[in-house]
Amino acid sequence: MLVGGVGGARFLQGVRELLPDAEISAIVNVGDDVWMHGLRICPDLDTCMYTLGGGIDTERGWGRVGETWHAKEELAKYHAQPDWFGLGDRDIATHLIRTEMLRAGYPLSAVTEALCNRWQPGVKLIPATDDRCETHVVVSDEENSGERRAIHFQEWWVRYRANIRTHGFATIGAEDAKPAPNVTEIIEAADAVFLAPSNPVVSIGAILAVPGIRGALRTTAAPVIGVSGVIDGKPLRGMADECLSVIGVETTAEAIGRHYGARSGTGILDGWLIHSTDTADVPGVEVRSVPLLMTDPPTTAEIVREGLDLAGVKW
Ligand code: FO1
Repeated sequence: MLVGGVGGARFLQGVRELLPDAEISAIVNVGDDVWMHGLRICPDLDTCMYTLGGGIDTERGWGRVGETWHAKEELAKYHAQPDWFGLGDRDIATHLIRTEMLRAGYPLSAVTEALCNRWQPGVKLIPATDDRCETHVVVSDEENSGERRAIHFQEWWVRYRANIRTHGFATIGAEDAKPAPNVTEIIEAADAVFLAPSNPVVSIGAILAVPGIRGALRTTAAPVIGVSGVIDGKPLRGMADECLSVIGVETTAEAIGRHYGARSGTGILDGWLIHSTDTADVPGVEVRSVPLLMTDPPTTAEIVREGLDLAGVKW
């Protein structure tokens, strides 16, 4: 499973629901990861861990349920920057443990395993890479006399909400990054690989930017099934449309399927699940339209079932 944040976490709940005894590995996007106030924050890993471990605030889709913001308020009183990023008091404990372990020399994959000992997500959460591989965004605005500059994805996403002239994405560190331990082996040995309905550009795309992962997807014997995160031309959550337009891809199930491409060509898909009201012709890829609203785990489990069926995987 290649997953990003909210969409990926919800999809994982459906996989776990359908296959409670299966060995499920989630290769999670780390492009959103960021240093804030001296703490290393891993939004997609934490969203998956909290969602599957029962600690997520389902309203926000990130951070902890029952959260308080005292530390954030105190930081603001010191005029500490950035003041636009919400660090919750409970959430900070996760970042403190992670930062302490990273500073002690543990790789992010080991840190994630340690944090998951508490949360017991029921699937193995693995960062796409243990190396730094952050998504930064090239923007320009009047405040800086229209000069182009790169800002961290989190500033683009949280501070600007993408409302700034955007020229492109860059994955900082990708050329030196390696897949985390076992990531390519897991892809090679899988019975089936799903691309979760996460943001095709900054989540799935950021995972594919890690050298070696796209190659493993193209050579694995396992069928690779993508799930569209766009319904009737709109993303369910988040700003996939903003991201897709930056790279010149239309926000449609067909355009995204073609963007991923067929394994028989230069792409990574064998199958492509799209919503029942959408149509898509993706050369070389078997397309099936099913209801894709992940309203609850049992409903999501049905999507997973359709995907396994499309992949011809008996289970
Ligand atoms: N998203 C926001 O819109 N505002 C925030 O203040 C915010 C804080 C935050 C803190 C920790 C964390 O793990 C995630 C957080 N997010 C916040 C969500 C995050 O920006 C996005 O979930 C992903 O990076 C995009 O999928």
